[in-house]
Amino acid sequence: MSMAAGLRADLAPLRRSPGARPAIGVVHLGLGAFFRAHGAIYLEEAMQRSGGAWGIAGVSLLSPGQRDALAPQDCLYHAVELGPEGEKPRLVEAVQEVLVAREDPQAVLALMAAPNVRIVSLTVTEKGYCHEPSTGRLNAAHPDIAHDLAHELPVSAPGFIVRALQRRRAAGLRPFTVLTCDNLPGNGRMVRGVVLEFARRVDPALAAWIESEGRFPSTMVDRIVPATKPEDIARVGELTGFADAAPVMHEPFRQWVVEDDFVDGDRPDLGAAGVELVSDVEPYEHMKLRMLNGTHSALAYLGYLAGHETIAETIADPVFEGFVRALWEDEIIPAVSAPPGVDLGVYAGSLLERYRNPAIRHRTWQIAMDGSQKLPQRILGTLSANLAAGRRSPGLVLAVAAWMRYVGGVDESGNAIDVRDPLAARLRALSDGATEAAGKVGALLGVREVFDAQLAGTLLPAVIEAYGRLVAVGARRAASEIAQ
Ligand code: CS2
Repeated sequence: MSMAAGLRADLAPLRRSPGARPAIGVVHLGLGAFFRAHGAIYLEEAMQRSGGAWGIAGVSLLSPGQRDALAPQDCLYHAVELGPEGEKPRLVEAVQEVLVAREDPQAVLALMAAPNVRIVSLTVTEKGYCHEPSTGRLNAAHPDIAHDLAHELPVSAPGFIVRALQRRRAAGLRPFTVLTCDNLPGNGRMVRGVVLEFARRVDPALAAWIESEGRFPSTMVDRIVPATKPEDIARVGELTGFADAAPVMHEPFRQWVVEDDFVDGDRPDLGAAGVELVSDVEPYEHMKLRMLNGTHSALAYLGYLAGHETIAETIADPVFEGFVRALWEDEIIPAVSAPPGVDLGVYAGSLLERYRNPAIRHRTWQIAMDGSQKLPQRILGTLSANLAAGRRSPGLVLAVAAWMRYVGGVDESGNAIDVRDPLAARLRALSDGATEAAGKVGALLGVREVFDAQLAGTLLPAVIEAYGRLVAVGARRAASEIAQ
């Protein structure tokens, strides 16, 4: 994101307010647009309302882009709310420094092992946990994990967490709380399992210490934050008069539900900032993953195939609005138990409003990324629940078929699709290895990281049929056959 070069010369440099330099209390792994528009703002508000030293040190695991854009502007940036009343920029001052792990893993470990750091939060995306998506367990064959088990200086998120906890234990410090903010079911439990499995291979006594003293609260995070585009950077300059090479654009809605389970109860006053602190996040996570992320992915694959660039554009087409309504009503809501006090019909209505927001240019291509890591918790869990209850799921089956068509790498006009997925090459080869729908679908259902054997067997005939419809009549017509 080194777009600073494009900034107009007459814009003023960003300046930190006096006193907005709290000590670092949080190290965030995977500093990207989402956390900067969500967790960072909540932490800033918690400090503004109740104090505390919870400044954030951001870490990029791989690329220097965020650091290169943020460091020259003292890690300050605008978060711009895009709502019905127009654009509302605010300056976010919670981030104090940004490190790039690949450049200096030693510095990242030293920071994570510092006594004042009490939380390590993460948005490393689904694939960043190096787990098996279908089982949630550590993938010990993952090249980054193999590397990290053999070397003191890690490259993976689990590697950094375990090595930093090892240093803390050796120094007689308390562990930090691991606060995962990725869209995964039971995300705290999953990361705990991955960390413990890794730690056992390093030192069983360390694993036992983490098991008894460590805390891994699960969370549900929600705010739609599309990737920042070059035109957003120019717009923020016009809007604010400041030179900001790293703004983030987000919708007005936000929600953060967190299990109140921190090491020694030591945490920012999240409640003061509107975070819901609960004893069990699972019903919230389930609802959000199945109702929001599930339909997001379904709309992304079908919308992309139908030639739509964004979610707002896709949902403005009455066919896709009808399709997503049918998905919620007939296939997803029956498979979700509502969290206390939530009406799922009302929740679906509010999601539709959020998708319609024309100011949010959230690309179908962006959401389509990493489907192999997203499908199980977004779509396949709902499908399995429906199968067990004897309910039909034609819309979810069509979404699976659309993912298969998408990873085949050619759109409905014969153009190449730039498929981004850790399994992209394998998925493409499986698709190319067969000429007919039945062969392609059969081969892709054989990818065990995504589909378990039993589900794959049951789904086969329906997915072949749906794939055939996509080829014969296209995504839009196929969706219209399911739409209300
Ligand atoms: C989206 C999510 O990119 C995606 O896969 O479905 O990032 C979605 O926008 C957020 O989870 C909303 O909270």
